[in-house]
Amino acid sequence: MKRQLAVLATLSGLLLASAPAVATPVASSPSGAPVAPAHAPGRPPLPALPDELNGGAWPTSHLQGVALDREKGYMYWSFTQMLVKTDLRGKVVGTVEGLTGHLGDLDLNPRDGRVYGSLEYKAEEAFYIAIFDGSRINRVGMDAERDGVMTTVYLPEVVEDFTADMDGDGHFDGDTPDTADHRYGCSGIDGVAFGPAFGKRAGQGKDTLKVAYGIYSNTERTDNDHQVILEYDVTSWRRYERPLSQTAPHHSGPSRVDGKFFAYTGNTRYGVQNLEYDPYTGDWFLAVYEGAKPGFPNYSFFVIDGSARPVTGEIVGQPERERGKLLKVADGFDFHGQYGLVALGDGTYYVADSVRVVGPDGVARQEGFAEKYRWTGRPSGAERTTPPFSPVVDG
Ligand SMILES: [Ca+2]
Ligand SMILES: [Ca+2]
Ligand SMILES: [Ca+2]
Repeated sequence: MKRQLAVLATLSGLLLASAPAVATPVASSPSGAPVAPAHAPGRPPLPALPDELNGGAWPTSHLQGVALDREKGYMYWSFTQMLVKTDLRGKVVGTVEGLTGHLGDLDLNPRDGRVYGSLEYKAEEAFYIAIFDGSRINRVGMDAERDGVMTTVYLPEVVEDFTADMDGDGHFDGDTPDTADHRYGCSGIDGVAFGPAFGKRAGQGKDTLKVAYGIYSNTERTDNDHQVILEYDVTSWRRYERPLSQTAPHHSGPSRVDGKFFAYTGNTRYGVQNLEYDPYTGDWFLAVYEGAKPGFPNYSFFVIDGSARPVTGEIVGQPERERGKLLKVADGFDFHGQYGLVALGDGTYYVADSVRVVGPDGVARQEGFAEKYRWTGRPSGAERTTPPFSPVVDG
């Protein structure tokens, strides 16, 4: 219901897209970090970002995430079985197809200009980060396995938690939420984002890749109330990268994580759908499908305090007492962003949605689009559940 309302609001925003947008000048960010400049001295100005951007309609599952290459002027759209590259007017530049698993959330790695996404093969018990070389994506219908545009890095840590026989009956129950198996309720991975180490600001040290678990919805167990976020330094990942053969999934990847973190949000349906670091507030955004467990607020959007250092403490609810690095959940409210979320660095954001459309050919497709929002400040008191974002083009 909430999602339908959000889609309606988005659609009315589209109808009004010709209305002039009023740009609010931003002097400083709440985090105190410098606001991302529109263009740096001596460099060509970055292309202007439209208030609304369309990713096209495709015969796939719904949109899972978006990644913006602002310097080169491209948007990348994950449509579960397909990656789509458009320019900033929504013109399709190319597609990468033939994925038989689940391509989830995306992010651009500013250090190498490539697009990183979560890629799951649950039946094969194989979880990867897929790395797309966007500069090579130049036509519609490129093949993920054969056309040299995608490499993959295997994540053994995820496999271990996903396949954990938690009730010790000697049997792993597989891809189902109705089981005691899967450590922390891990259903795989979805949200991905680059950003500073937790507790650090943008520019303080090296950015790392954060990978969030999917978490099955299950209200019967107590060990699935955390979001789990893995951290990887990807600067030496070239040695692991392999093209993917989906019929013979490889196991080349880092045996260790560089960090593993827990955020106590309460159980959600499939964990963090979209993860994003916001340089403007200095916080991390988690867009989720709201949970159903009694005793939790079951918000659809959580904010992690990016300036708070992780604290070692008990990961509550585990079958055996366990300690881990806990993140500070600073806020929660109802918002969208589960289909795509990009922080633009100046207190504006692209929030994406996906709708089912049926064309004149009778074929059902998923249409993806992103709409610009502005940070309005974190609400307090009784208004706490009001999302701190408002559409730039008023719907
Ligand atoms: Ca079992
Ligand atoms: Ca997703
Ligand atoms: Ca992301």
